[in-house]
Amino acid sequence: MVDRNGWGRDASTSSGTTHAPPESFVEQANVSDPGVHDEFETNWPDCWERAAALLSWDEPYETVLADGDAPFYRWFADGRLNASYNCLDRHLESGRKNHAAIRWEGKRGERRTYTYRDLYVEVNEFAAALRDRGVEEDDVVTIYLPMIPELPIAMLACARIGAPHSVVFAGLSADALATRMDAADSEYLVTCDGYYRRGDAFNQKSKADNARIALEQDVRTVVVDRLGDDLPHVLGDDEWDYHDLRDEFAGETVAPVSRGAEDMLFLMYTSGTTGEPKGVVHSTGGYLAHVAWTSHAVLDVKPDDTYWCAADIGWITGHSYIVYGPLALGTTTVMYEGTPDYPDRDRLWEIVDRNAVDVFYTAPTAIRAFMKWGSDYPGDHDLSSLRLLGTVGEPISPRPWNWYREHIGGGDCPVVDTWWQTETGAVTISTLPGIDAMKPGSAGPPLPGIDARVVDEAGDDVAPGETGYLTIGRPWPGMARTLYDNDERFVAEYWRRFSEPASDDWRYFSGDTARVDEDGYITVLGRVDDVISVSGHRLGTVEIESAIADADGVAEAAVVGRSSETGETDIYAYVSTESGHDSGREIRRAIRDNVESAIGPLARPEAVIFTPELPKTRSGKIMRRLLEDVANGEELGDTSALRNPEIVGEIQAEIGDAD
Ligand code: 6R9
Repeated sequence: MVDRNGWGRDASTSSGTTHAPPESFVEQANVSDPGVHDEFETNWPDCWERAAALLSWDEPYETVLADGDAPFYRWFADGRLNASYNCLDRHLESGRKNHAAIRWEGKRGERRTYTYRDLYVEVNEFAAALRDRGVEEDDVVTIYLPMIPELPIAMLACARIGAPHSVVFAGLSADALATRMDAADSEYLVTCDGYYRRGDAFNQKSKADNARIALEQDVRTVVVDRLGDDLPHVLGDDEWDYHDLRDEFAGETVAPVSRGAEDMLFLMYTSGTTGEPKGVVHSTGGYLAHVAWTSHAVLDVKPDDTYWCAADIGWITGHSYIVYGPLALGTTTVMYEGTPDYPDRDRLWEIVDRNAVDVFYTAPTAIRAFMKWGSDYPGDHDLSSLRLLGTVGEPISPRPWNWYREHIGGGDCPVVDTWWQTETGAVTISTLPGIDAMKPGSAGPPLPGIDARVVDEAGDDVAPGETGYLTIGRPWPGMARTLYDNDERFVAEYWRRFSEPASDDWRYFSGDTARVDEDGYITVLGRVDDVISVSGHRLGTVEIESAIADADGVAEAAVVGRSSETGETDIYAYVSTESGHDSGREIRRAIRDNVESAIGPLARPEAVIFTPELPKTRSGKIMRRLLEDVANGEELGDTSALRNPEIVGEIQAEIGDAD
């Protein structure tokens, strides 16, 4: 073991380098008693009271977990609470009314700070307006807004009156909006005239109008005027201007509606591998307890921190870790509109520097982009305020993990690699930064109380080092309660494969493959579909990609299978390089050699195709299926789900030149 700079101990083991949490971090961590793992184990499910205790309850619960109707579990079911009360009122009552709740950084350099009191006032006024315009408890309100403060305000206003919200990512199409509103029978919509995209005004309302035309139900709509004179718009019947409503209800307050812990807080649509999007239902009590607890224990958020999760609220990460988790804890949450490279590639570091951000949470796709752009961009800013870094959304291989720790975290910030899903509601696998050693490339052990297991086809635990299916054997508070209006699909998608209802043995299936090491650390490899079969051997795309990404100069890689004329499958690798590294012969050789030595000659890519970017979904996940179609020369399906559709043509052109 080497003791580096007195910061703690780093060690090299057979499974790579591990980093002990730095002493200085442990000393101040919210959770630093290693006994927490055992405590949750021996005291399960009552251990989860520790999470519930972070909330204020109108009526205390008596039963922690009711499992009589598995897999429809109920947490804290006889308790009552209101999420907006927990995120606002109670912080006013505890003397924090002038503390900043949201610091917003707009795309055009605008800045707005909302204190808890400001946020309380605006949420109340909007809640009064929604109620006046007809929204009742349990009505689903759809919110179709970009990253402007009115988005969390509308969510909290809904929560205040007990109306579940369904946020639809602003970049999705009119069709996608209509499908989601139709599926949720939603008759209320909050949207805006438009927003800026790289400096251009972009019309959002026309998409909302098209969705309304496609819907059978009448839709009452509130429109936030984001663009003013840059994009004039007219309001029709049943449409109201957000700011006019605020004037009309100025100064009004609405008593928070006391909700049962199991009442729906929100719905979040996520795409399945097949068919209609799934409306994942989240509860009020269990969800809020789990996001508050993980914000506290995993992200180490403290009330006086400036905390920044640079995701979009249109996805689960933003719901849990921009809005509900940090606001429940009364901290300052930063919210930014735009992209990390506009107006320049140091946008994020400029924001960290100026706001003295303590905790920063982002996705591997962003980290790989930062790495590609080079260390000068963060290097020009003072990032010394950072205490903890987090990542979520995809597997992260050791090189970008180390780069993140080194160039953003200054070498002394713990990095938490958090595995979770829309369906898990909150983090379920991660190191606890004040306790557990970190292993780059591995998310870590299951959180205390989470029974994550990697199993084989028969549902038996696999041996360390073997690949299997990632499952969770016991319920947890933040878990999805069902799919909206579709209990059957909920059971079929997540429970059927590994459960044995006859013996009341229920096991949740995540849809991911993973590996576990001798210390119980889980490395998530990717979705079950992300497998290529070469000569009868099943190779995980993520392992090959990680070997490629280890080559000097590689920023990001995706591999797919291509059926050759002889019926064999060849591996095609799509690669983007770091700035300053060209796509020459040398790097091709390094890539192939790396794969060969990490996995074997079988996995050696037949073709290496260089591209400035990989095609990504709007939530930042690599679209391998599309790359597979490109490699196989197949007709490409709908590319509207892509963030960067223009890249596909470039890749197609490049394929001709590949060796
Ligand atoms: C929070 C979120 C869920 C899927 C999940 C997995 C992948 C998320 C990960 C990770 C490896 C991590 N994923 N975190 N893979 N390591 N730390 O992203 O939710 O959009 O529903 O995606 O993302 O494949 O199953 P969601």
